[in-house]
Amino acid sequence: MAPGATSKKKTDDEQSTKDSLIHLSNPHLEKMKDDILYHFALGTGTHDFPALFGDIKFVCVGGSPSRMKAFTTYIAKELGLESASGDYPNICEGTDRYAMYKVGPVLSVSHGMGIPSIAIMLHELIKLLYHSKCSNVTIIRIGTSGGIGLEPGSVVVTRQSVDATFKPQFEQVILGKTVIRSTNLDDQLAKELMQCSKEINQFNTVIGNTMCTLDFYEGQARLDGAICSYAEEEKLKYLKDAYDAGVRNIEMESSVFAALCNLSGVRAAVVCVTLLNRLEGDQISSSHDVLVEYQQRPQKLVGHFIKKRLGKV
Ligand code: R2B
Ligand code: URA
Repeated sequence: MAPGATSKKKTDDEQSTKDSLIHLSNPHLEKMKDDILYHFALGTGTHDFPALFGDIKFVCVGGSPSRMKAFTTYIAKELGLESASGDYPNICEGTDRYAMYKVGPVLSVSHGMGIPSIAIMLHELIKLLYHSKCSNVTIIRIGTSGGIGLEPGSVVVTRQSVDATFKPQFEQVILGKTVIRSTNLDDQLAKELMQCSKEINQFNTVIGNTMCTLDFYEGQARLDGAICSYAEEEKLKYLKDAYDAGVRNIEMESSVFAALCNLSGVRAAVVCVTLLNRLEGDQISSSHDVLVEYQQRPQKLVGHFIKKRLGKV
């Protein structure tokens, strides 16, 4: 090969590694000697981030600490990376705000409920990946949701996260001014996940818009909260309007998740199981065992995706 060709290839590789690094849109961070990730109880002055986290390629986030631990146990088995003890330590054991587990290239982090909780976690997670010099990272939220017009237990891969007025945007008030951020997700990644679902062929999976709300009750047009000022017909009209706008499920974190991943140049996807069909009711009344099995569905789908990416299927 001509010398010029080799050096061109290297330049392309260097460029693509650079493109796939985490992008931090904060000039102030460069001036800080150490960075304390308070809600993770981790810091660059006390922990060797590149050694601890530098090999991460997949980050899975979900609301509940126990679900994220269960995902870690599952993916460890799937990848043949089980620990001798069968247990996985919580990397954030110095705090009870969030839980974090790592097995091989897969990091699993809980984020609690709602936009403020996941936003705080994501700021610290994105900095953690940056300080660790991670490249080519894919982040997937695996969660639960209420479905619209879908059989309970169906899984929705999000095309676009929309707000409660069906707009694909996230509004953040910064210095007293409203800033609107895009909630686009990675189309190619969503397609890959749909393909994975076809391959495992175990449950109904659709691609659709996900409505992200600020509340579980009035914010999601429920009739069973402590307060409700609308009639059942109004609720159903709103949910049908949402369906007509392409919404197939409702949850509470996807908009800020999409916005922050976009701004950081990280490929991201949202995969949520629907626990009920909101056109039929509001209460989540399936048995514990049924709900546990439903919650394993996004884990199975994303587990297959990770195995495929790693060439293990
Ligand atoms: C799904 O489930 C939670 C509410 O029950 C919330 O975190 C969400 O997005
Ligand atoms: N999570 C939600 O946010 N809404 C539901 O209806 C179910 C789970």
